[in-house]
Amino acid sequence: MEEARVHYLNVSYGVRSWLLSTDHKRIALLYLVTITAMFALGGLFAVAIRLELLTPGPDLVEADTYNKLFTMHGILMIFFFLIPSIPAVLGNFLLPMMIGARDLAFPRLNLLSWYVYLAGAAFTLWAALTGGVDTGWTFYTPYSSAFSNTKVVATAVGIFVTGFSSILTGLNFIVTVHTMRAPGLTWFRLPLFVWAHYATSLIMVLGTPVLAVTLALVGMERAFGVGIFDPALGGDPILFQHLFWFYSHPAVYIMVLPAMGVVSEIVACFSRKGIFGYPFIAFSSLAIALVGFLVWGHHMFVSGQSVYAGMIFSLLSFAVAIPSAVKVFNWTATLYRGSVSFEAPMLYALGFIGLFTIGGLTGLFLASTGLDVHVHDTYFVVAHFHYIMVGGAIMGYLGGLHFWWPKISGRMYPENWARVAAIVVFAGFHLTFFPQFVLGYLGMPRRYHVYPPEFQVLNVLSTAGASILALGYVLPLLYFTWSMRYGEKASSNPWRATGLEWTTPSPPPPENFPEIPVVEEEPYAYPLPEASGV
Ligand code: HEM
Ligand SMILES: [Cu+2]
Repeated sequence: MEEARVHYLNVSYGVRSWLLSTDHKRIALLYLVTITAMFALGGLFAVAIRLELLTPGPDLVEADTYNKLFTMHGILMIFFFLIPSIPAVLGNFLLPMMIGARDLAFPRLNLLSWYVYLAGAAFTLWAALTGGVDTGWTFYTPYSSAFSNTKVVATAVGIFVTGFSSILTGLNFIVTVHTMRAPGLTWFRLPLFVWAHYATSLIMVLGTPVLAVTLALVGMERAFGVGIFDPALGGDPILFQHLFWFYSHPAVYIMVLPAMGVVSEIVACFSRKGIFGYPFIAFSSLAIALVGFLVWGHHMFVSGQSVYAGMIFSLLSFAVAIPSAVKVFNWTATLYRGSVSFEAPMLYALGFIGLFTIGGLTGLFLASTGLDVHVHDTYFVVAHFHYIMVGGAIMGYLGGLHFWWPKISGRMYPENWARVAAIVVFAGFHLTFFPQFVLGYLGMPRRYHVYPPEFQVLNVLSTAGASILALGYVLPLLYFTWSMRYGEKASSNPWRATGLEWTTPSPPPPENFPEIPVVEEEPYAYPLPEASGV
């Protein structure tokens, strides 16, 4: 019989011990539970949207309700699910362990970040329940500041508050990576997951305050008519778009960079090969974070900005595709002649690479000023960003959850079910979003609840795909829950992976390591000595 061992899950019991915990691993689980709930809610809104669009007419909901549905869907998914997803759950859980530390630099601040997130979410949900908001998740003025008579301010307050959670998490990660690396863990020995989170944290800290200010200005404009966005008072409604996209374009990298970090870890492990071009992948994260701040104007090609501004933003948008492509090439080179195996995390990682590539390439279509005039605000844009955010970021998140689930829970999940789920997600995803590229190209605008009957076939396909996708997302929820009780016990390193997190038992002890490890190896020293010759 195995001896009972103290780990972070059983070190203390009761709700209080969780709600007051400063252990980064427990806080990661608090986030896991809350963002899963937000994902489920956002998903319900999506189901309602797709049901309405099953038929050309206004059958299920009226225009006003429809506006509120897609607005709440966007807000919940982006601000309350995708932005926190990988950093707050996997980053929180893994970052200290990956650098050989006992916790983050500021454990109490970490707990506070979660409460701040909760407070923001509560505000926004309250706004949704007591009337909702219909501006779209982008809150464009002058509609949001002068005309909408829905709960704009309350929602903005919720997002504003949650922004602080993001800023504090980013700060915590940056300080932790700078000051708490184990002896011998030089910058170029850091796992690429850590590099990705470092770059993401820079965006969180530098970008989020701009969004906070922007939302505060909308609130002030509504409440006091200060005249920042209202032309009648000397303001400029387009100013809002500049401020909003200055945050929200980089924010899309808050969602996708961490997923790229996850994919780097998984691809190396399941190819049993050192990652190809490590420094290029590391620096491309920083490049994406920095250049990502220079391209916001590609959302505004049709806003009336000057032709020259359009040309520069177009060029810079093409430039930001380069570091993204560098990563894809390096993952591919890592796979080349690797001994590749197809466990569930790898299926998700490969799914990420394929879907992100389609999302990125169609981004280049949109970044071409002439083409964008045709497809702007059509379903083409909707398809593009879902390929990146749902196809890319969520695939990476799910891949990461599967990869590190044995470490998190101390249990294995049923591998075959997980492979089935990965395939269902992949298939359902394409069926949902590929028709939307065609719809957009044919001219179906986004954000309308009725459409001409000739668009129905493609919409029915999309709704059918969404049902399959939903099933694909429910499966992991079921077998992860099942595995917590009945799953096979996990060893400390079930995938025979490199990285300090795999040197500590599963689940890890409260302080991660009995003794702070000393690092003497280069990163990704695959194949592992005991694995060679297999
Ligand atoms: C290869 C890099 C990329 C390029 C060149 C690119 C380009 C563009 C352009 C030009 C638009 C504006 C289209 C329009 O409104 O007419 C757009 C929209 C969008 N992109 Fe990308 N994109 C890239 C990557 C990403 C990534 C990585 C994400 C998310 C993680 C993302 C998420 C979005 C979103 C959310 C929108 C729509 C915003 C809205 O209007 O509601 N994009 N993209
Ligand atoms: Cu953008």
